Order: sequence, then structure tokens, then C-alpha cells
Amino acid sequence: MKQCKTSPYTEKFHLLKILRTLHLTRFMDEKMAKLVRQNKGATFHLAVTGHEMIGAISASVLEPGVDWAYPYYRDRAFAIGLGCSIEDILAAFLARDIANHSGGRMMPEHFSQKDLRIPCQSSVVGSQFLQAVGTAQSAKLRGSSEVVYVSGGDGATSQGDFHEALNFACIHKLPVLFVIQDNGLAISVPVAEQTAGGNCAKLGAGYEGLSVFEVDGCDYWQTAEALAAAVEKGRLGQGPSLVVAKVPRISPHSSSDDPRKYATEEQLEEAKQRDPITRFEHLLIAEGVLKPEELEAMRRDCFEQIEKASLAADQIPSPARSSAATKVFAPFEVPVSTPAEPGESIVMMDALNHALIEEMERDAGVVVFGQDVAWGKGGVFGITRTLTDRFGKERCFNTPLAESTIVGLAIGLSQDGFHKPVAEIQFADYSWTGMNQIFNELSSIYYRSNGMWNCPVVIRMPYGGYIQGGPYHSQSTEAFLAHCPGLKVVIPSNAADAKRLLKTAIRDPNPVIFLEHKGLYRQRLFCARPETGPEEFLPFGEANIVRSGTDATIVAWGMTVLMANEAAEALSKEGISIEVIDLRTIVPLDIDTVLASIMRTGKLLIAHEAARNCGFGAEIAARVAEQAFLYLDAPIQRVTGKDCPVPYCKDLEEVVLPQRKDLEEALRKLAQY
Ligand SMILES: Cc1ncc(C[n+]2csc(CCOP(=O)(O)OP(=O)(O)O)c2C)c(N)n1
Repeated sequence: MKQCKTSPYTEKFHLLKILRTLHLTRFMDEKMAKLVRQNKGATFHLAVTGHEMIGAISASVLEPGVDWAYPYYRDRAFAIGLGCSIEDILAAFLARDIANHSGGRMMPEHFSQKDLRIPCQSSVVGSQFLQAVGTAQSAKLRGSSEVVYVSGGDGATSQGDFHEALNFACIHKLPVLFVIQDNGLAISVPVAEQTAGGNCAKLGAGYEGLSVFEVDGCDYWQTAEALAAAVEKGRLGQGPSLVVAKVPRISPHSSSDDPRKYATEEQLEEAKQRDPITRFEHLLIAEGVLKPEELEAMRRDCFEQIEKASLAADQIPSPARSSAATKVFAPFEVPVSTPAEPGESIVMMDALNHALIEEMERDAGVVVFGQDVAWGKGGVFGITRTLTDRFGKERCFNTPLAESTIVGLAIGLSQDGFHKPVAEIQFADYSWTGMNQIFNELSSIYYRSNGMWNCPVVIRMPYGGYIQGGPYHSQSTEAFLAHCPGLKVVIPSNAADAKRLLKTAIRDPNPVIFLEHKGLYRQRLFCARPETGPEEFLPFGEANIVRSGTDATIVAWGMTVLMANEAAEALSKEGISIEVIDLRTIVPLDIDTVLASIMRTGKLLIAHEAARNCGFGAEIAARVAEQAFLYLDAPIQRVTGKDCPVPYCKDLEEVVLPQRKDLEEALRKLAQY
């Protein structure tokens, strides 16, 4: 028998195990297709027919529960080969209440299993690559020899995240095994229309240090040899590999697809002829590894196993309707504060820097990264200065200029239960290129995995205007973020709050977006405070009554807190008494403090610098109208930015962003209403 040079994958038991995985996967496909056709509890089926061999071999080269895996939706053979139970996979297909694979929250074939180190997978093609790289970075930082497997289709290589992932993995020589299952189609689009040069393997050419293997994914020896070499390279700390395996897609893209609309009969027939299972069976029989009757017995046994598992899966109940909106956030108790003697007066930027230092000293898992954050620069606003010198380049490092990398990396790093990434996005205005990783991935991993995986990640973002930053250094993005379930959104307005809130954020097991107003970083008059101690924390969802008053309430956050305070001060000289509330966090929102204030004053003005349309002020106004309508003595008012980008020229900027005098006038009018 032909030997596989670099691996022991020639043993009979190993070959038979692979064959069994192929059969289980194929019979499961047939069963699933039947259940959908018969409308028996499932509506959607993603067949893996043709992809079984590459998946099964990939699983066989890993160490289950030690190595990590980010398998995509057509990788069921991988999941079975690694050890996922077939009953679980069938139960997930039927959206039943099981611990693994989301318990009915995700469509079928979205794998998630803690003991096998399969983090929760999403439906977004390509977003898994950067997360896998983050997990590989975590393995490297922990000094382990774990490798990380990530798979995708040929279409996924068109995503920027794929290239960002190769780039980062090569820069840091990370132990990642990128496996592209190239079936020549992304739904209906052929590789020639998808990939310049028509060959995904060539895409790896520009990445220094990447080993590229191009294999026939239906050829056991070729594929096993390439995968074994790639894993060995990763384990030895020599960096990533890209394995592009050509496979046929023998079934439609999904049960909603009809390939006859875009492929000829000959093409469909040709795919069938390349069936990896038939080929492997012929090989094993020809090599005398098993006899035809043994093969038949194995097939029958696998078929029966699937039938039995399917019946068992069907006995599992659906998740309770009452659980639908649970597990959006992981439970968290804020550590008890131990007050310290007030320290010297510091501004917000120092408070943030000190919070990071204290938390990095306390917890070796806290790592800081982003653009320009390392070494002497310490970020464009200097918040992370001294961290690389103090904690080393492993704990405070620069990333490429790629926001999706920053967030994807943070997600992947956070999966090991040890690391606590605190990432910086240089300006909130540039978070959009990382927004898929924030909105579609980071925010919902806890929910999607039914509470199995969580992301203890903090993303710090300088935001806001009044600094002549123009349209791309002035944005206030809080309403977008607050709209996304699963994110906590923090906006401090003074140094004492900033330090205590950042320390709370770092302890929180949930993703926290920490918005820091650029105009307040060095503001001394209103924002400086005596330094709080290392064991002082501020719980989220506790608004601060900055100033008590009786004639009207103003609710603000970030820069408008300062302006509201000044306006209230000016109005007090006219005998008008204004209560100023600083929300401090908008998710969770302390609406109770706002309602209680309105019950005292009867009037509400909300001030924010973000555009008016669908701004967070609209949310507060709606809640107050719902819950305190009868206490209102005047219509709720808003002073906001105009529905317009923020222009650069100072005169124009002043017109677009709300000014103190605007707040003052609106409050005067409201008080007199
Ligand atoms: C970012 C994104 N865009 C579009 C889709 C819809 N979609 C789901 S699968 C798919 C094709 C993926 O093709 P490929 O990566 O080649 O994998 P294959 O399905 O062929 O295995 C598309 C377009 C998606 N899930 N994610």
C-alpha cells in the first residue's frame, strides 16, 4: 500500500474510522433530505455530499478537545470525525433543546461544542477566519502547542476577512490550518467569476511564510499528507498553512436551491462521478483493507445508527418558548468596591491609562492591542502609553490597519477562558470596517451558543466631535451600538467614572463597547477628578444625578453632560433650577433614575451630539412617554446634532453640533412652558 510520508494515517483502524465517518455523514444527509421532503420537523438542509473526505481527514489530524476548530456549515464530516454526537447533530437539525450547536437558536450545521473546542459558528461567510487567528494567537501567547483548524468554501476566500486572517497569521507565525473546500461554486457563481486567476490556492502567494497545499480533496493520501504536514508545521511553531482541497458539490447548495438553473446535466453528472466515498471504498477493497461484505456490513451498521439517532433526536423536545429571549448577556456581579483615599486630581486620559495598568497587573490574561497602541506612541491619544514597556510586546501590541482584524482577533482570543482582550479602535468613525465582527459576531456569540461561549471583550473607541475632526473623526455612534442586542455601551464623562467603569468593563464577561469622548480626554475644569483606588468599580446601569433641580430634567451623556452642567449653572442665575442626569451607560439604561427625576420636575430635555433621526434620545423619549406620560407637564424636547455629517470648518461644525447656548435656550423655554 502507498504510504503517507509524514503521517501514521495508514493504520487499518484509522482508515476504517475515516470510512465510518464518511458513511455516517452520507447517510445523515440522505436522512435529512428525506425529513425535509416529508416536511417532518425540518425545513432546511445543507448537504455536505462530496465534501466528506476533506472533513473527515481534517478531523483525524487534530487532537480532539486540545486543538481548536472553526468548521463551516459544510463541514459535518469534520464535526462527526472530531467527536460530535450524531444524535446532537440531528437534534440541531430539528432545532431541539440540546446543549451543543445552539439548542435551536441557529440554523442546522452551525457547530458549537465546548469540550471539543469548537467555538460558536455563525452564518456569515468568512467571518470565522479572523476568529480562528485570534484563538491561534491565544495558543501562542499561552505557550501551548495547540493548533487551530478553520474551514470555508471557495466563495469565502473573496471576503476581506480571509485575507486579513492570512496576513495576521503570517505576521505572527500562528498555528492556523486554513482549509478551503473548493467545490468550484459559491451557490451558483463559479470560481472563474469569483476569484482572479480562477484558483484559490494562488491567493496565498503574497503571504510570506504561508505554506500552500493544493490537493484533490477526494484523494485520501494526498489530502492526509498535506493536512498532516500542515498540522506538524503549526505544532512546531512554524506558522500557518493553507490547504485548498478540490471537491465536488454533488448536491444542491441547500434544500432551497436547484442547480439545474445554473449547471448543465453533464456538470452535475461529472460531480457525481467524483464521489469521494465510492473512490475510497474502491481503494480500501483494492488494497485489501476490507472485504466487500465487510464494507456492506459497515454501511448497514452506519445506516442503522443514523436511523436510531434520528429517532432519539426526535424525542428531544423543542426549546421552551419562555427561553426565547434569555441568555442575551452572561450573568455578572460587579466586584465589591473598597474605597481608597482620594488621590491626585487626574484627567480622563490618565484615568483610563491607570485603569489599564492596574487591570494588567492584576490579571495576566488582559491584553491590549489596536493600531499604534504599542511602544512609545500608546495610541493616537496616548491612552495606552507605557503599556508595552511595562508588560511586554505580547501584552500590548500593534495590529495591522484593519478593524475587522482587531475585533475578530479579540473574539478569538477571548475564547480560551484566560484572555481578556481590551482592543482599541482608533476612531469610532472607523469601526464600520470592523462592524460585521461587532454586530454579527461579538454581540451574539453568548446568545447563539445558548450560553455555552461568551466573549469577555472590551472595545475602546474614541468618539465625538467639537475638535474639528470633520466627517471621519467626529462621529457619535452610540445609537447604532445600542440597537444591537448583546453589547453593553459605556460613555463616561469624567475621570473618576472613566476609571471605575473601565475596570468594571474589564471584569465583565460580556462584550463592552467603551466610548471615550476625544474632547474630554484632557478636559480639566469639568472632567478632572481625584484618582479613585484600584478596588473601586462603578456598576453599569447607574445614572448619575450631576446636579439636582426642580424645574426641568436634562438627560445627557459624554460631552453634553459638560454642556448641560454649564447651561444649568447659567440658568440658576435666572432662578431656573435644572436637574442634570449623566447616563454613564446607555446599555444597560438606568431609566428609573430618569423617570424618578421627571416625577419631580415634570419636564424632560434630552441632549446628544449624534444626529437627531433615530438618535438614542428618541429611545429615551419613547420610554418616558410609555412609562411617565401622566407626569409630564410639557412635550419632551431634544437638542441634538443636525441630520448631517459633521463638517470640518469650525463655523460649520458649530452649526451642526449642539452648543451650550442651544441647551440653555431649550431649557429656558421648557422651564417656562
Ligand atoms: C457574508 C455572506 N454573504 C452571503 C451569504 C449567503 N451565502 C450563504 S452560503 C453562500 C455561498 C458560499 O459559497 P462557498 O464559500 O464557496 O461555500 P460552499 O457553500 O460552496 O461550500 C452564500 C453567498 C452569507 N451567508 N454570508
